[in-house]
Amino acid sequence: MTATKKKIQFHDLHPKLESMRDEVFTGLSTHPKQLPAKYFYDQRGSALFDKITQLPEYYLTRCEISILQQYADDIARHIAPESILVEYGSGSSQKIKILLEAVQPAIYMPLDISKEHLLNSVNALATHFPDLAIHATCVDYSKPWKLPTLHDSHKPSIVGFFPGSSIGNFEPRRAIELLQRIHDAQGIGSNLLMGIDLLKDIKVLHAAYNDVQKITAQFNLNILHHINRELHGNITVDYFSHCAFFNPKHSRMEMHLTSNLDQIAHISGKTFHFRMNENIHTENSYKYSLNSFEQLVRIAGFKVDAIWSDDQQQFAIVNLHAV
Ligand code: AVJ
Repeated sequence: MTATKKKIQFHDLHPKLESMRDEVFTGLSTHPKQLPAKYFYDQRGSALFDKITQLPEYYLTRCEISILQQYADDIARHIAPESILVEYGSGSSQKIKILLEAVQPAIYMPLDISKEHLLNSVNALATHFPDLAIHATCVDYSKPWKLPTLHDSHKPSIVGFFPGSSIGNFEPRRAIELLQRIHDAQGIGSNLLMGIDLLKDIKVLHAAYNDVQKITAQFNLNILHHINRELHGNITVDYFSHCAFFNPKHSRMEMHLTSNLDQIAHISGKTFHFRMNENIHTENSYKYSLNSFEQLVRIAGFKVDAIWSDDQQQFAIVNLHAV
């Protein structure tokens, strides 16, 4: 027990509460109103997202996992042994387990904005991989950040793992900025394995974000619970409804919360008005073609080295090389 615990180191570059308050204030003061999607993920939000990944309509996770399983050995051949494996968002332990087994890195460094979620997942993982050195890092990687310095004699190669199509949450300009930041933090010669959701039949996309069990609706609404708890808010969550649709102009799924009536709410002592049918834009989820994705990463200094996809080309895992 204690032997496993020693293998875990925790780095807290802690995402600041003021920054959440500022971002929420700014978002709810712009027209149309918006909130950053990263605030879905408190402990309950992460649990709801885990449930989403099990839904029959939500093909993304299943598809990505089956690509990983099918091509793990081939993926590993594109990656140097004894590397540092950095995971952006310690989402699903299922995915990282497949990769850890195939790649066998010297160090696994998950980065996540949610401290509880991060600690829970690394503790569970450490029992599966008792010999793996884990450096769990709590950070908001959508802000400028540096990889924590490891006191290591040799300079191992760095492999980023950015699964789940989470890059899809960022507008192209922001996605490029984030990729440039990853490029800077990891350095030239490093690799970045990314999962991306591909453009497909709109009916399939629509169903994935409007599941019949309404788990996605709960997930979307949870951003309001998170704000209430973290920022002393009194938003009546029941007075908002989930809304998700495909926006063809931007090639993205959008999620919104629609106010069911005219209402006001207080957050950290500030008053906000919501008109009946007014939307809060909570998430974009960009759907790329392999071509448009290649163009995007090129701007940030990455070259596409290899692509793995499923038979139906629903999802892809791409190995990028920092040049
Ligand atoms: C984790 C950002 C990839 O965009 O599909 C799931 C989050 N939103 N259902 C996505 C999400 C609604 C998910 N990502």
